[in-house]
Amino acid sequence: MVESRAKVDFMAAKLLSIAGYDPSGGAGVHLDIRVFEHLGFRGYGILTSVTAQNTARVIKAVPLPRQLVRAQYDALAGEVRFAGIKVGLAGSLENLAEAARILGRNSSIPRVVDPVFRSSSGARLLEAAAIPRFLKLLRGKATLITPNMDEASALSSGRRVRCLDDMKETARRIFDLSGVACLVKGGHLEGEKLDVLYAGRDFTVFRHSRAGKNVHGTGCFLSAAILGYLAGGLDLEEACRRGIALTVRSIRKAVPKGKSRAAFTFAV
Ligand code: PXL
Repeated sequence: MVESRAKVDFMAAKLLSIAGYDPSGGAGVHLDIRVFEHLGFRGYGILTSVTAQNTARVIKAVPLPRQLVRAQYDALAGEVRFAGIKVGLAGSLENLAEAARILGRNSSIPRVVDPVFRSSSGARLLEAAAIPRFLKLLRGKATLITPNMDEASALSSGRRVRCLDDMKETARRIFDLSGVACLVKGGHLEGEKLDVLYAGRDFTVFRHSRAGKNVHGTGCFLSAAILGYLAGGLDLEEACRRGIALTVRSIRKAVPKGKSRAAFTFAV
């Protein structure tokens, strides 16, 4: 199975991240590939956007042309069979549409979408016009979508998501609008840390203690880990449970990288 530290070899199943580039390595494609390889997969990455940033802030984010995103995919799809795909930062409406097209062509494998609208420092990372189109473009094309509370609010009613009941309501609304299971991450809740999963039946609430550290790229890490567990054959609930547990453990081990926030480390 996909327990950590498995050796990555030519037999390893292959996972693809379609996301942005963070030169500090703390988020985006760079981090996703490290998570995939930590779980014993071989990691591949298609860039949608290039950012200039350090651990303190994002200075610039420039989406790549849609044709370049498509060319990267076509080049890989000709010779690699993926066991799962993750979409993170899309950057532009055009690139979101391209990512949705790619997901639609891979309906038999697990697919996780982590909506990235803004950096933690508040910089806009996705073109505003893409947000109202987001769920329609992805309709039925993913296994799971993993918004934080702000993203969940922007994707659904626009009303602020503040408590567990709000998280449940917005997860259900996102599922109804997209046909995709939704894990709303309660990272910004006061007190206890909760994440809520809704896949069309009951709500599953994952409760855990706060890791108590400000680490760059936690959303990327979590969604990449959940994809790894899904590709390893776990069901959605168990993949989320294991993904959350690995993320919390890894946050505790994260170390300062630049002047500002900590970054994940994959050292033993
Ligand atoms: O953590 C969200 C995120 C995702 N992907 C890239 C980023 C960021 C935040 O800065 O730069 C490339």
